[in-house]
Amino acid sequence: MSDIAGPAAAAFSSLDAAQIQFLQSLPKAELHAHLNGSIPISVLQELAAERASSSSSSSGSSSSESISDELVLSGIQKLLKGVTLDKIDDFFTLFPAIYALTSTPDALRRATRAVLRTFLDVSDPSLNPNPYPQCSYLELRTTPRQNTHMDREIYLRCVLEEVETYPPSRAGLIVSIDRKMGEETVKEILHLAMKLKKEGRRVVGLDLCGDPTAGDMGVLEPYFLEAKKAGLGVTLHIAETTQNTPEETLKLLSYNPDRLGHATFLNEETISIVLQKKMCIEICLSSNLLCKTVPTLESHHIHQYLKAGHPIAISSDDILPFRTSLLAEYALLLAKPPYGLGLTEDQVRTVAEMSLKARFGSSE
Ligand code: 6MZ
Repeated sequence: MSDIAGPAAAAFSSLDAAQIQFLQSLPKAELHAHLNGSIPISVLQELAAERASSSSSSSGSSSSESISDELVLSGIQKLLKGVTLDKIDDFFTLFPAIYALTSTPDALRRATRAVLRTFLDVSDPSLNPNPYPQCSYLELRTTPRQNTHMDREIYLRCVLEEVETYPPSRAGLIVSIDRKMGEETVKEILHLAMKLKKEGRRVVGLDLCGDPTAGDMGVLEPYFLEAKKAGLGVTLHIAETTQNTPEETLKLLSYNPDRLGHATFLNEETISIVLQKKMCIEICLSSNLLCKTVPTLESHHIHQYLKAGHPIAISSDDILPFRTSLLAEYALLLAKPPYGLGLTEDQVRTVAEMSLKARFGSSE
């Protein structure tokens, strides 16, 4: 667990061996993990080194996502040192460097493979004698991009090829739509997701993500309704910042999503809709603390859902910049205050069961 830092690492370090064993052996689902935010730093370093050597031996690629080698290297250095965010907006500036490194089908496949391994495989037994993966089931999400090396369909097929090396009981793919995208792109992505699902590919849901202050949420309704009709699960990043208005939150709730990402700033009216419709909340504790949308664990909105026995799914969001792991996020539940919420093992087990129940994918 040496690559974790911050609040999750502190919670993890406060646990004894029996508590760690309990958390490791607990069946649990990771339902909110963004592919490009979850790539091991060692893989990005490899990709950066290859990119540097190929751009010095040739004139370099002309990808629409290409940025200078200096910017890529400084992005990697930032991630290596550990990023400190003053506000959530700073978070989104980390991605151009990562995207420059995952802009070819080969690099994307390698990155996806590494992310799947991180969550689903048992790490090298000589390094970790405990035979448990981070999670029993992973619903990985990603936003299909197009550039000079691939179109969005190729992007999704590359990711799916890797996801499908695991059985359906272990992994599924959620296709993300970025709030900044225009309607034409949203339509294209929705139709790709539906087409791939129809072909029997492992697409289980549709997500809305990206900079929470961007975009017009008034125009997306028909697309998410169509996704639901096609049998895709729908999850929406919602009310992630104070800038997200109650009107916008109500609009997004009218799409009738199955699950919600973050849902940090709900008012009485929207909370009551969420409770009544039993929409599962994907809770990302470290992400919220580090993006400073929630000041402390004690004030985190998870408490209201725990009190109500409302479905939640503890998730990691972006383990690369947040330097966490799913296990460490569960440590935040079990650790005694001030390191964690101090839940009992039975309460933590109930929470883990909720994550498995909220899967879009099948449990065959
Ligand atoms: C909103 C987020 C996010 O899709 O390229 N993303 N969107 N809120 C968050 N919480 C902090 N964390 C990640 O993965 C990276 C993309 O996921 C979205 C952003 O759009 C980011 O560019 P993919 O695989």
